Amino acid sequence: MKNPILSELFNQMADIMEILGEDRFRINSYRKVARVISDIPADVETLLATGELAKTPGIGKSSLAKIQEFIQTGTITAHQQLLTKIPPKLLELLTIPGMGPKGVKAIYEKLNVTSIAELKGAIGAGSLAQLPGFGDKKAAAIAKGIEFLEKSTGRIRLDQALEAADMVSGFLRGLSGIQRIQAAGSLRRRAETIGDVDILVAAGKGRQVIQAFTESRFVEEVLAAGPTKGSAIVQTYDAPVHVDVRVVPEKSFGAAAQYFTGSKQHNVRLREIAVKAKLKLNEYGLFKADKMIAGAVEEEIYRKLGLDYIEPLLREDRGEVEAAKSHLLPELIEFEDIKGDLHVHTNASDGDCDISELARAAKRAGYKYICITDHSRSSAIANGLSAKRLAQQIKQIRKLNEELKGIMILAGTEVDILADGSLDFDNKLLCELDFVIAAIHSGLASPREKVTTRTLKAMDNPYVNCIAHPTGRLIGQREPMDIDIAAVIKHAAQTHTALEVNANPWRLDLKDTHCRMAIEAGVKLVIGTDAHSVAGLGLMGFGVATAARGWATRADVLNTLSSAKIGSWAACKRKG
Ligand code: DGT
Ligand code: CA
Ligand code: CA
Repeated sequence: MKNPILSELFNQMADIMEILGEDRFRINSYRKVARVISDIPADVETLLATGELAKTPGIGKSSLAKIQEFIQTGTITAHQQLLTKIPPKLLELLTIPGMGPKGVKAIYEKLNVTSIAELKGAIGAGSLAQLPGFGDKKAAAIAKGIEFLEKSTGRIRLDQALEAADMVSGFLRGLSGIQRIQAAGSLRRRAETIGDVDILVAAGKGRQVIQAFTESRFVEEVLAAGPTKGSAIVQTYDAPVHVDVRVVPEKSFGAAAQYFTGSKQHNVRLREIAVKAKLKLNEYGLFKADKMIAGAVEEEIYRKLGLDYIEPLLREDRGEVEAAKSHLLPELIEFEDIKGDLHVHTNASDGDCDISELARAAKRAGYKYICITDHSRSSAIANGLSAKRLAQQIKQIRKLNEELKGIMILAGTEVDILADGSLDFDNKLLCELDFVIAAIHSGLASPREKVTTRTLKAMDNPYVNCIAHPTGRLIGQREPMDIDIAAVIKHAAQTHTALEVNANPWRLDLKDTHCRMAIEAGVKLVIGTDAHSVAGLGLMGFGVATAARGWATRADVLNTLSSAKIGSWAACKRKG
C-alpha cells in the first residue's frame, strides 16, 4: 500500500514550500492531499486504476498527475525539484520535537543554519535566543529536543518498521524462486520499538535474492551484501530503516524463524533445554547427534523440546518457557476478539470526520459498536466540547442510531482530568453517557505525587470507566509522566475502573509489562485506537499485540464484550 509514502511526500513538499515561503494556497492544498490520502482506507493505486481517485474531493488534476507519476516511476519530479532548492540537511531540523516549518524557515533565513549541527552552534552562541519569536525559553526547549533526539538510540516505532518490512517483503515476493517470507526479530515480537527489521526468505538462490534487494530502488545505502545476508538502509519517507534480509534453505526455515525471532534471552533458555536433552539447536535446525529432528517447521522445534508452541509475542523470557513446559500458556487475545473501539475522535473536537463516517468505517471493520469520545473543553487546542456541545452530541448519536443499521454508536467522552483531579464535566452530564474515559492532557511534567493523586482521584468518580493513556508517553518524543503505576493499578482494581491500552504506535500506553501487572491485579483493559480519522481505526492491531505481550486473554479486555455487557459492567460502578 503506497498511501503512507505518498501522504508523507505531499507533506514534505508542503514543508519545503513553507520553508521557502511559497504560496499559502498551494501549501494548504498539498497538506489537504496528504491528509486525504492517509485517510482513504483503500489503496491509492487501486483507486487510481479504477478512476475513483480522480473523483475524490481534495485531489485536483495536478495532484492526481503527481500520484500517477509516483506510482509509475517511484518519484515525483516536483518533489525532487523542491529538494534541490534547500540545503541537503535542512529537513532534519523538522525531526526536532516541537520544530515546525515556520521555525525552520526563520532559522534558515535569519541565521543561515542548515543542519542540526549548525543549530547546536547557534544555540551555544546565544544567537537562537536573540532571534525574534524565539527567546531563552524556546531556545532551551529546542536544545532539549535535540538532546532527546540524540539520546534516542536510533530505534524506530513499530509502524515505521512495519512499513519498511511491508515494502521489502512485497518486493521480495515478486522475485522468482521465493518459497517463503517471514518477518522475524523484534518486529515479529511486536516490541514497542525496533532496532532493525529482520526478514527471512526461503529460496534456492541466495545471492540473487540479496542482490535484487540491495539494488532495489528503495535502498538508500547498502551496508553489506553476501551470499545469504544483505543489510541496507531502506528509505520509507518517514524514517530511514535498517533492514536485514537473510536467505535460508526451506528445510531450515522453521529453525531460522525461531532463531532470528529471538529474543536473545528466550533463545538462551531454549538452548539450555536442548543441551539438557542432549540435543543441538541452532538456526539450521534441531539435531540429535548429526540427525536433524526438526527444522522446516517452527512449531516442531518447540514440540521436540517438550514445550507447547510459544507465540512470538511472548518470547521475552518472562516466564513463557516455564509456562509452555507445564501447559499453562495463556490463550492470547486476538484482533478477531475485539467487538468495538471505545476511543475515537470526530471533527467536533480534533478529528477529521463526522460520527457517521466513523461508524460506517467501524462497521466495515466488522465491529459491533464504536464509542465517540471527543475531548472536553479544557483541551482547548483540540477544540474540546463544552457541556452544551456534548449534550447536543449525545442527542445526535441517539438519533443516528435509529438510522444506522448493523453498528451501535455509544456516547462517550475523553474528559480532561483537571489539575486537582476533578473533571471537566459534572456527574449529571456524565451520567447521560454510555462510557466515560478520563485522561490527563496538561501538567504531565508535574511531580510523581501530583500526577498520581490526580489520576487516583479521577478513578474515584463513579462515572469514570477508564483512564486513557495512563502514563502519557509519546515514543521517541516525550517521556512518560513520573506516575506511580503500581498505585494506579491497585486503585483501578479497587474502584472498578479499566485502564486503556492506547493502540497508537506513538503511545502503546499502557505498555506490555504494565498490562501484565494490571491483569494480575484483576484490572480490565480497554484497547482503544484514539483514532482521529478513519485510517486511525486501523491501528487496533498494535494495541492488541501490546496487550497480548502483557499476556492478555479475551477475558481481560473489556471491548471483547457486547455493548450491552459493557453497559452492565459500567452500571456496577455507578451503583457502587
Ligand atoms: P532489535 O533489532 O534491537 O529491535 O531486536 P532483535 O530482537 O530484532 O535483535 P537483532 O536484530 O539483533 O537479532 C534478531 C534475532 O536474532 C534476535 O532476537 C535473536 C537472534 N540473535 C541475534 N544474535 C544472537 C545471539 O548472539 N545469540 C542468540 N541466541 N540469538 C541471537
Ligand atoms: Ca532486529
Ligand atoms: Ca538484525
